[in-house]
Amino acid sequence: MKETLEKLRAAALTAIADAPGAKRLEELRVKYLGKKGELTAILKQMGGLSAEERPVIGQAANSVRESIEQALEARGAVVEADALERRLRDEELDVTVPGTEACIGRRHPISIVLDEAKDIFVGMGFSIAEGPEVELSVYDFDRLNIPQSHTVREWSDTFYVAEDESVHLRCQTSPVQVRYMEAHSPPIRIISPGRVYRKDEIDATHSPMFHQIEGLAVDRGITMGDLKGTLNAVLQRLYGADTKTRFRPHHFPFTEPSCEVDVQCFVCSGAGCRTCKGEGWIELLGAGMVHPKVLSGCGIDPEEYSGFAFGLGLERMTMLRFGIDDMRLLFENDMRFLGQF
Ligand code: 2NL
Repeated sequence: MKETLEKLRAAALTAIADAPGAKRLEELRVKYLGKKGELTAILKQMGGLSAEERPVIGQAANSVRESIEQALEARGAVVEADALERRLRDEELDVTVPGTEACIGRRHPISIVLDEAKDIFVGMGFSIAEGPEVELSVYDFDRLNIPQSHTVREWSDTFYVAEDESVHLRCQTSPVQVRYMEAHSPPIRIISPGRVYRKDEIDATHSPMFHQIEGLAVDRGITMGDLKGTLNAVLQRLYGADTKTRFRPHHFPFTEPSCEVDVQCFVCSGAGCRTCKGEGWIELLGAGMVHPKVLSGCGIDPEEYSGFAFGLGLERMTMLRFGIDDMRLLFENDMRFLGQF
């Protein structure tokens, strides 16, 4: 019987040393020490032993139980530590790994310049007015004193929608201001930004759709001095406090007198360079005093009120602002280009 106990001890210790994990250890505990286990089975046979043998075998059995218990405990600690280490390795979180960049897009350069211009005008007391892009020719041509013979009325220049020439895609945002004057009485201070359409071939400086900002101020006693002061202040905000401007006489059917406004080249300060094509000056916008016929056509008495108006191309402003040399870049939606702003 002593021999059987020693065999049991040896077998149990080997099995425990080889156990790969906690589950196997629990199986072995049941197998050797459980109620129906092998050690219990041996102890049950002790009844048949002599009085001399019994304490000896009893002591041996206790020793086997203790060594199995110790082995289980020691191996249990090892497999638990192994399992913990494996978990720490497998579930490692490297907080230094760079995150996945969220692609949120950005503002189009035209929107950047438009927002800047809106801020400046709103800061000077102008409101923003908008209107339809499909416009009545009455508002876009007739009310603006544009003669029947003007080239802009030809089918080769304008996108007509109606066969009888009564409706077309607006050529300028002036009709927004015409509508505004019809609906409001002075004082009026508005800008009208938006898309306009002309049948131009696409090249580096032309597009059949482009953006305009027009402005209008009507009140008692408005003069050319107000026009100059307002535009000078705006252009100095856009191009720097020491920006010089030049007002050249011009002709528009809707203003009298009319002028074109240049800024001294902000790249070469007037010396002449690529940006100003050697001129020293850059043409930026057209302007003038609202023609009396336009005022009266919109229900405003030109004897009582006067006003100034101006119009500028947003694409051109944007190109000058960022040094873009081809307008097509603004419409092609190439992310390599747009990603730079
Ligand atoms: C240009 C510059 C301009 C206006 C637009 C305007 C609007 C009304 C009355 C009078 Cl409602 N004028 N707008 C004035 C001067 C110039 O645009 O180069 N246009 C062809």
